[in-house]
Amino acid sequence: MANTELINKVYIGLGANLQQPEEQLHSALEKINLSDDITFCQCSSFYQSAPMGPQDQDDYINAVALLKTTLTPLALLDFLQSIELQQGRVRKSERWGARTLDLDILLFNNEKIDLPRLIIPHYGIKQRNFVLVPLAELAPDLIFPDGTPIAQLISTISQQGLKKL
Ligand code: PH2
Ligand code: MG
Ligand code: MG
Repeated sequence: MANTELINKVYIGLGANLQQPEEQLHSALEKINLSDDITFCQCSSFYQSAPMGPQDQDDYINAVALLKTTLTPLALLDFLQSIELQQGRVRKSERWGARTLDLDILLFNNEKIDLPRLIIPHYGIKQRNFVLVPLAELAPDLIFPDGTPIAQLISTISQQGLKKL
């Protein structure tokens, strides 16, 4: 059965600042593309971005990708976390510390999800230029589940520390 109504439209954020971060993002996108349950649609430009959080870490490479998937939000989270682990992610107690790969589900259809393991929209989505700018590149007309147009946020957010590569 061609079950097109099961196709979920998802935006994910990618970030890395250790061990050749651009390569980390490319490898992650390749793994995502190989999944039978996910169709990779589009990726934004890569951006170099100044670290949010502790300043004694390297700049990040950030991007946003659009996927379509038959997976549920938690199954997608499991899959993305397995890629983080494969690529050497070590979970540390330090908040916002350096990492080889971070894959965050930003938006899942137009849904609001509030589970212990997963909050969607991602909590930082509206404040972080390294998320908003690449997201707006893919979806300039996007409206968040709370009704806020992305264009409104883009017009006011500082783009300091963010460089399109
Ligand atoms: N991710 C963090 C902490 N700080 N800074 C930038 N520029 N980009 C990130 O993706 C990022 C960060 C933890 O998720
Ligand atoms: Mg993150
Ligand atoms: Mg994360």
